[in-house]
Amino acid sequence: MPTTTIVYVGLGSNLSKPRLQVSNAAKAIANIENSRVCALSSLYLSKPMGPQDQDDYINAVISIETSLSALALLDALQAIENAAGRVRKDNRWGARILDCDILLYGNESIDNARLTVPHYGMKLREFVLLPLAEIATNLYLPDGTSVNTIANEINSNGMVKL
Ligand code: PH2
Ligand code: MG
Ligand code: MG
Repeated sequence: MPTTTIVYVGLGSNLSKPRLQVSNAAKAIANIENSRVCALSSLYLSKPMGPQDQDDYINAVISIETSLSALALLDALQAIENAAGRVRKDNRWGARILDCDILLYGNESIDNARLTVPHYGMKLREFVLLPLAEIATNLYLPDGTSVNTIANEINSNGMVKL
């Protein structure tokens, strides 16, 4: 492959058999062009962040090595969300069949109309940090933050590793 980048993608689902949604998403990500999977975390059962009148989530983090640009990868991930039956509506932090969020794209900081990387909420979410720390040893964010350090400090909020 030409120059490649290590990317971490957060997976989440709380509708239509969430465990199956997340494991199917990992398989679909393994088939993205010009990319290969490096690691997949355990699945985690997490309490919903946001509206509480929704089911618990299944979350995981997958790492890939890719020669795709960040926006080409975003297109591929959104196609996977859509194929899973994701309906885009104005429900901030509401229930969803599949969410595939680019958390980190190498050590880059990206900020445009379609994409902000690092993911804006990742430092505050146990369902991102704990699976991320599971598969990424000694990872640092572009701002120098140690993922291990913040993962050790965050409240797990009752999250269960499955
Ligand atoms: N995603 C959301 C809103 N709330 N809560 C959990 N536990 N896990 C998620 O992935 C999640 C959420 C919107 O992206
Ligand atoms: Mg999300
Ligand atoms: Mg998303």
